[in-house]
Amino acid sequence: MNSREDVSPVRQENEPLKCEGCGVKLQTEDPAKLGFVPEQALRKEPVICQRCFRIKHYNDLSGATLNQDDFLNILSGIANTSSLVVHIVDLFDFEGSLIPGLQRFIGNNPVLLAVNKTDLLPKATNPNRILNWAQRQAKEFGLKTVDIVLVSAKKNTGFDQLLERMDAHRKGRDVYVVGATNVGKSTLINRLIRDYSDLNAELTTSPYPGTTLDLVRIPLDYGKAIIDTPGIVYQHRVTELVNKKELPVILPNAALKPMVYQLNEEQTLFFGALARMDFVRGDRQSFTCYVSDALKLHRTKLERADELYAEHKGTLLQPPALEHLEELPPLVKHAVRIQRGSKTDVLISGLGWITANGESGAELVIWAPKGVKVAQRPALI
Ligand SMILES: Nc1nc2c(ncn2[C@@H]2O[C@H](COP(=O)(O)OP(=O)(O)OP(=O)(O)O)[C@@H](O)[C@H]2O)c(=O)[nH]1
Ligand SMILES: [Mg+2]
Repeated sequence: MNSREDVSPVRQENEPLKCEGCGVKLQTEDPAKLGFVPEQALRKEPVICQRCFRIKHYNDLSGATLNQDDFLNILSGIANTSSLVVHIVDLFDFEGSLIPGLQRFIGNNPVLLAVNKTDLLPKATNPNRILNWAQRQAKEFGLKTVDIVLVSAKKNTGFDQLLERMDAHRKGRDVYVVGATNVGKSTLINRLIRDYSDLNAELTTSPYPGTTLDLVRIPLDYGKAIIDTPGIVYQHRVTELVNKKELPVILPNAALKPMVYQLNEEQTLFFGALARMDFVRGDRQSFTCYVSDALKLHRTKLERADELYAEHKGTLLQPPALEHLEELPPLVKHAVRIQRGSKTDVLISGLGWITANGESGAELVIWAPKGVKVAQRPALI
């Protein structure tokens, strides 16, 4: 990535002063509103808002975030530009983090799909298989892409390829990095800044969705830039519905360890009190769960399941903890039929997925918080 050191990473002439961490317009009047910065902090370099300061130094995401319409308005501006769009998806929640109808926002600009967080895959996973799978799934979803790359912004893999493809496809234009909240847009750009440029800039990142608040321009060459954008909030992801305090348990932070359960029909698996899988009918078979290590699974008989949930939600069965139980929408049922002969994942958006190996068919009922996306797909692994 070529860069020009003489340009301030964010500030453009005649533009209001913006936070260099999250892009929000700065103000010194109201500490309760977004973009607040104490007067004396304006003289510091880089200038960041109080919210970014807190995230950075205390890992504390306080204050309001934007609403969905604001995010969509910001994104829609891309349609009027001539640029390359890098759409980042989170491999842990592939279908949940793809942007349906992306073309509506970005016009005819080409899309490079970057599948991030590949470090979460179990160690022995074959990258070619994942790439082919991602290509098929993106196509299935109706997403037109000029290229797909697998990356890990955390572990710094796939970046040589990403940069090479980005350079080839951007043809001297701006690059907009878009995606759902929390997929790693800002972390990925930070990696590019740190390892592939001599700029002194750092975007704010955090484990909480909704960190970046407005466009942030990072200069490339000849006045062109790579632009970080706020993530789109999708309420169909468990991670957007739970209290932020529960996120460390739900979000995996190391390679997934598949957990295999041999189940008989009429057995139930609880995922904390966030979701539940009833194996209603089928031969004894194995189900492999890909969820965060920290999330406790609990097996019981189907006939006992309602009672167990009623008695132990928020205690034995958690997250959510008792004090956050009320914030979560009620669990609702999704009937799922696994066909014999097709190894299938059942995705619970934001929480992970369960693989049924398809040696024999199965009838399942998945319970998930109302609004959460539950989807079937060909097995990823
Ligand atoms: N395991 C893993 N975690 C990652 C990776 N990239 C980012 N993360 C984590 O994902 C979380 C969100 O990262 P951000 O860079 O703030 O995500 P974002 O897409 O900019 O989020 P918003 O600004 O809220 O839209 C952070 O906790 C990151 O550490 C990755 O490659 N692997
Ligand atoms: Mg961000």
